[in-house]
Amino acid sequence: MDSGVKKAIADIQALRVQGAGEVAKASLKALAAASRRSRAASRDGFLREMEEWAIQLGRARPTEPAARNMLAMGMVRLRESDSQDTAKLREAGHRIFDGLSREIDPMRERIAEEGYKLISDGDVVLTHCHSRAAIGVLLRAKKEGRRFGAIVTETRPLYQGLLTARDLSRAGIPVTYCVDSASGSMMGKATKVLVGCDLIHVPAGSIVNKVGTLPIAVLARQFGKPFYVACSTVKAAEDVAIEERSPAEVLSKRMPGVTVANPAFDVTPAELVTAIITEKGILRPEDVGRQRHY
Ligand code: RUB
Repeated sequence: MDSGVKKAIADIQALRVQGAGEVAKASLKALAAASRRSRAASRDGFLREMEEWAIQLGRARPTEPAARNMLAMGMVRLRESDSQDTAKLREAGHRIFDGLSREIDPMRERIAEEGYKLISDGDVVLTHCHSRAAIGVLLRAKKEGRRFGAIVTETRPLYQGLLTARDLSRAGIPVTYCVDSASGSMMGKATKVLVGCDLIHVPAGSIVNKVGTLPIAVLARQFGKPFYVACSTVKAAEDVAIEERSPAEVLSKRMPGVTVANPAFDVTPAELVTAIITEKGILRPEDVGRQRHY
């Protein structure tokens, strides 16, 4: 396998690259670079190699359709180029996958543009894990002069909440940081919930995000608080596979007779989602499937 593809997969699996958008970006950039390095001697050989690497990158984390959808879109575009010249194909591959990787930041900016209007003075926004799409909405709201605070859950077992607390507090947003199990105690103080998402299950529109999102959505409904999701339509998928991660992330030492469950994500049904903030506007969960183009 190409060394850059191998490294990208290792970084994604170890969460050195974290969050759906960044996983997609790293996968696309790795394939763009690998395209230039390919030594395949024929068009067919080159396409086979690229297809195989795209599949491996797409499988690095099973709950990340943004990476898979965009890699598949890139392969469709690459096959449309009818050149037999491998040097030209290598450059086409680089251009296509690098170009796709550059679509992610503008999508996030569009989500921020759509979403910041939902944040009002006096809001206290509860968020979970580390989503650049959700953080983008909050940073934009802050830039537009909204005065609000955030409640950030630590996000066991890997503490991605620390990254969120850092990003928000650096921007001058007051942050209250709490353990995941304090969500129930804190929900009364929140005015709304805003989280990111790894996968929108179409057509129904349930959302898959970091484990712990579902109980927060249930609490939001119980307390009558809106539950918003910031998420690009490239995360739409027909199938859901929940990644099960190593028990060592939860318990450093094995305990005889104890089995550790460590699902990385959970599924929040569409009826608990107030709206999904996408690059194509603020949508009802069941409308996302119609808006996808990847
Ligand atoms: C990250 C996570 C994020 C989504 C969305 O989980 O659940 O909420 O990936 O992120 P992990 P983004 O840390 O296991 O990758 O908005 O940045 O795409």
